[in-house]
Amino acid sequence: VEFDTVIHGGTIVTASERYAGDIGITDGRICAVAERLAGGTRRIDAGGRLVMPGGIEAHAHIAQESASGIMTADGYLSGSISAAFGGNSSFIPFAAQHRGQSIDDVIATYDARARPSVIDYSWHLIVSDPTEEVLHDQLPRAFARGITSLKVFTTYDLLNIGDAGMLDILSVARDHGALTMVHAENHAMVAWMNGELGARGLTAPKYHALSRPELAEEEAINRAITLAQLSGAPLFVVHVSTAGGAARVQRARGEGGQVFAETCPQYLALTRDDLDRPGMEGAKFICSPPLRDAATQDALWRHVQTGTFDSVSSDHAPYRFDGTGKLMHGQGAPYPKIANGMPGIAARLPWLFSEGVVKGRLRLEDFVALTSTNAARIFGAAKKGRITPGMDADIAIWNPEAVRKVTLADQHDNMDFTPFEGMELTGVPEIVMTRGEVIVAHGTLHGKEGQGRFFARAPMGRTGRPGMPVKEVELMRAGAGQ
Ligand code: DUC
Ligand code: ZN
Ligand code: ZN
Ligand code: ZN
Repeated sequence: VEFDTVIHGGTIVTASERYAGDIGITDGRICAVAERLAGGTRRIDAGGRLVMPGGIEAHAHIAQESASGIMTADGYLSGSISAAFGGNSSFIPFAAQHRGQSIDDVIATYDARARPSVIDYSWHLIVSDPTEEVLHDQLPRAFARGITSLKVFTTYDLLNIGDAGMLDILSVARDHGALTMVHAENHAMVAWMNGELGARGLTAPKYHALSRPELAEEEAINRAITLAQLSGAPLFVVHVSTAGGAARVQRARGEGGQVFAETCPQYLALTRDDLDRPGMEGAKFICSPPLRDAATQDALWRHVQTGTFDSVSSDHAPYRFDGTGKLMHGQGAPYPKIANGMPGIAARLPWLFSEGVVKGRLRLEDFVALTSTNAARIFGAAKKGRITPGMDADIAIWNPEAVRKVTLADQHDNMDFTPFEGMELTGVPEIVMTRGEVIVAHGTLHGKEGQGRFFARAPMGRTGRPGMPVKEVELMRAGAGQ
């Protein structure tokens, strides 16, 4: 066989092993992995560096309006470029339904918005309005198109779907082998805290962190898991920021529940003290759930190390610090009027590599699992996240020793700040490929606008009852002779 490209002389790292080997690529696919491969129209010398599956960013907000209508600063061109500079070969941003909008319309909108992407993409839907048509007509049609995951919110006035809505969505998703993701914070608890803080005149950015207590997340994660159990559906808990929430996920898994979860670098890297900066600087660190404290960081790290978390995602939610984003409601806006979210799609992998692998908290194989392979498996990206023949040649070549200080310019996004500014990180993704095409090499963009393609995802096949049977439901099904 003649290969289009051979990557040679590197150490291949997968979610389960590492070994010296060459990779042969033809038509965008990996077609051979062997100790030595001759040939190749193009030969890329990995020179002893690490050759890993390119990152899959499974949590990013790109070209998405918040429920209150603020557009993210990154569209699919800058968002995908930033992702690629950060070591990602593909991403799965959200396609968000506004109330009253049809899912078909949502998909058409994001299909147009995503065209400029330089890396491959898919979407998780966000469902805010689970009407009969949405549940029984539009969602099944979206699943059939390979959009096999969706997210719901338990909070925010315009998004929160309530327990009944969640049960409806979980059941429909289960019936179609799709996966329900949840943003879990108790809406009433947050509203109550907002009222208490407001009555005391405490509206500076730092009070955002107090307004969304750890208890609110723990309660909502417990409820979401319990609802998933009743409906017999798998569940993915996004951006877990608390020890109690992670422990609840861990317990469900121990009981056989098909519960998956992620955390994000910001919950491991930053604390609520970062919100207590002079003037409005703290607004840069407003995200939901909010940053916590050092004790919670330690607990989250343990959960990353022991497998409670399947992935570490960025939750890239790029709202600029200027009047178009965070401070759209004025320079001194009270925290409830400041857009929630921070950028980080380019920083996710370098940060996790440096703080995780280089500092000895994670094995290289764990890094690959947490940044790529697990997301592919959980979200049904059958051709991505692994280095083995037949897979898309989505590959990142890392220099594990290069040291770099995080700067805004290096993020290559459309933001005016990075919360990771100035951190000194060891390990740099030097070459990033999507389907065999070099997108980024040594700090230079080679990818072309529109080169990325939509990838359909398989139903996850978790359609049976998970291992957490509910007595009454079993009796009901037996009674109905099912
Ligand atoms: N949830 C997210 O996932 N991202 C930004 C804000 C939010 O509430
Ligand atoms: Zn119905
Ligand atoms: Zn969220
Ligand atoms: Zn998010």
